[in-house]
Amino acid sequence: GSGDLPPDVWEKVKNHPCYSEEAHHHYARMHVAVAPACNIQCNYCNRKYDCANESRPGVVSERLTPEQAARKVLAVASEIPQMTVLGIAGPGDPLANPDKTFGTFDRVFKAAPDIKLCLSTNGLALPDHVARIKDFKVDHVTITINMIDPEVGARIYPWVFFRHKRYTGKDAAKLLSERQLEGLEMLTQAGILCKVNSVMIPGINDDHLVEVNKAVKSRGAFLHNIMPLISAPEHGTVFGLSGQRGPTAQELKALQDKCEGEMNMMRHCRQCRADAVGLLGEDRGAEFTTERIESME
Ligand code: CLF
Ligand code: SF4
Repeated sequence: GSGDLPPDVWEKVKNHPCYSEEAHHHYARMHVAVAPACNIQCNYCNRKYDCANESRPGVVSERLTPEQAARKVLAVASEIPQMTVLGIAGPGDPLANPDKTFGTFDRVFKAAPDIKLCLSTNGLALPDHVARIKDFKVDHVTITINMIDPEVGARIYPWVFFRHKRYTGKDAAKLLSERQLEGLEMLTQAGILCKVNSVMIPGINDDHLVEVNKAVKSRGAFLHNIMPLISAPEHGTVFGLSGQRGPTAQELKALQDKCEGEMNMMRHCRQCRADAVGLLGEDRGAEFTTERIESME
């Protein structure tokens, strides 16, 4: 049901499978992997694979051009009527590839205006793109925020690249954090629903995420999705954090419970691929090969 949500918020939530636990049983999303570059380095990321902020580590998605992506979206929408949302979540950072991301949105927006557009970003470039995000009527943006304290951030991010300059250490983390929170405030003011993803890294940011939760709540975030670090050394996902483990299921739940009183916590995230297709937890991407999409036109 709509609970206590204001009607305009309920409109945006009721058929988005990630923003509503109920909706994820009935509505599907798809991702297109159009955004390969990234403007920061997370210690848990291996660039050979999809962005680990909104995706399953160790997975390589099929990269598409905006033209190919738009064609795929229309093909999928014609076969899967429950497909309400198109998300761009990688394989790098969507806003580090603005021409590809917005080029895809532009094509889909014109050809299929009913499909809701969704975006996930590390937030570094976010303040520069809020106007365009509004223009395309993107109602849902996810920002991955793992810290608000540069001391903590320096252990998670070896560098960020901003306006032709590389920043390292606490300077990098401070800049990233400022841009993330500024972007969140701008989106809230524009009436765009924000989900915050946080990767829980035991011993690094696990205790600190309660502070992050308060900070993002006070800036208007709608939903907080604390995801476990998936530590898989064979994928190189723990680059720079040697011997780092992920949290246990109990540790994750305890932290989610601690934050629950403060705001809505997402607990049905499936850490999708950057080219996932279908209901959360199912992947029908293999049904939509390039040859098949071309034959469908
Ligand atoms: Fe994709 Fe993310 Fe949009 Fe959903 S996924 S860009 S908000 S449409 Fe959803 Fe997948 Fe979890 Fe993401 S289950 S990884 S939260
Ligand atoms: Fe990797 Fe995503 Fe972090 Fe970029 S934002 S370094 S792609 S995990």
